[in-house]
Amino acid sequence: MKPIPSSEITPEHIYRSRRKFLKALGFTAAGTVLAACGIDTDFPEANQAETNEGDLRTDELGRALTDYTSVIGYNNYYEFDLGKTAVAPLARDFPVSPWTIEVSGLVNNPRTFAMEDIYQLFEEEERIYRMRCVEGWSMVIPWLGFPLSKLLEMVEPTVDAKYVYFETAVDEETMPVIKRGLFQFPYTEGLRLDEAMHDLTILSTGLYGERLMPQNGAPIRLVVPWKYGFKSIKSIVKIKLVDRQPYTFWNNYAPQEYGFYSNVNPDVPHPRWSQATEVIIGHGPKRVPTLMFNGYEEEVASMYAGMDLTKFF
Ligand SMILES: Nc1nc2c(c(=O)[nH]1)N[C@H]1C(S)=C(S)[C@@H](COP(=O)(O)O)O[C@H]1N2
Ligand SMILES: [Mo]
Repeated sequence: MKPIPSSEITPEHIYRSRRKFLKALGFTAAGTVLAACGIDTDFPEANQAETNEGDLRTDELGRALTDYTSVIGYNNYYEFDLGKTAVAPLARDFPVSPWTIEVSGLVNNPRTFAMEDIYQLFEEEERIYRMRCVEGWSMVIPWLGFPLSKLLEMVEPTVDAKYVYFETAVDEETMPVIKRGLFQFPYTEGLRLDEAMHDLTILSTGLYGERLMPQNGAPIRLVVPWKYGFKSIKSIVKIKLVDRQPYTFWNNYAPQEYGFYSNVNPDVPHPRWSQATEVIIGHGPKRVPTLMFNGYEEEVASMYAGMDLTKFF
């Protein structure tokens, strides 16, 4: 089945009629199996008038927060479901306590942190970030968390450490997609060490002043706001310092479509759709221009000096 290009994100009523049309042709939701490309606007809050439920804060560009209902109801979490709205109900029983994160590899002080240690050791702060999904939509989310650098400093990377590898939990009991064998789980991600040490890179333990819900990656997930959303790996159980660029889930699945770096870049289209614009969930159906490095260019561009930003990487 030919995937629906993101340029066709449409207002709800048109979307519904298209869905009816596709159904009539015998296409089903299974078409979305083609990975991180199906844009599911079939969510009541998505693409509707601005509604941030009375919280009038904005990000530094003046963008209103995406409403809480959308943030916890419209999710990408392939271990649970390939659509957006089924994730939250399916993830309800995902066991998030007790929880430990093993930090190992090229470090002087390898350590396994219990979540209780994490809450004690690292002061949580709020960060309002834009999150841009590679599929062509974004949200504005008030995260709670702390810089990943604080945790890395504690374990002391050795001089040989060049990259950081992350791994999501695998729980066959509650994650229905694991057993289907469509993908190679665990979900994994990676950053270059300087990216991991950057102050914008956080480990998040909450949002909107509450602890994370399972669908958002409870109890702890990465948030890297200048990269496409899939880099922000959820429900982390392992962090490993390594000397080579690590294996990562989407890059391994489709290397021509999802680069290791995957910095948000409006000038480099995905092979199957443009990245020039996006829909901000909760801000109405109008597409807005996507910003270089998702609007964090000033803070992060120097890390990529010498790399050709017109190329896919
Ligand atoms: N383990 C895991 N982490 C993941 C994903 C996933 O499928 N599995 N999806 C990614 C994608 S594509 C996006 S856009 C964000 C979505 O985060 P949110 O649901 O909290 O908005 O999580 C990322 N982290
Ligand atoms: Mo995404």
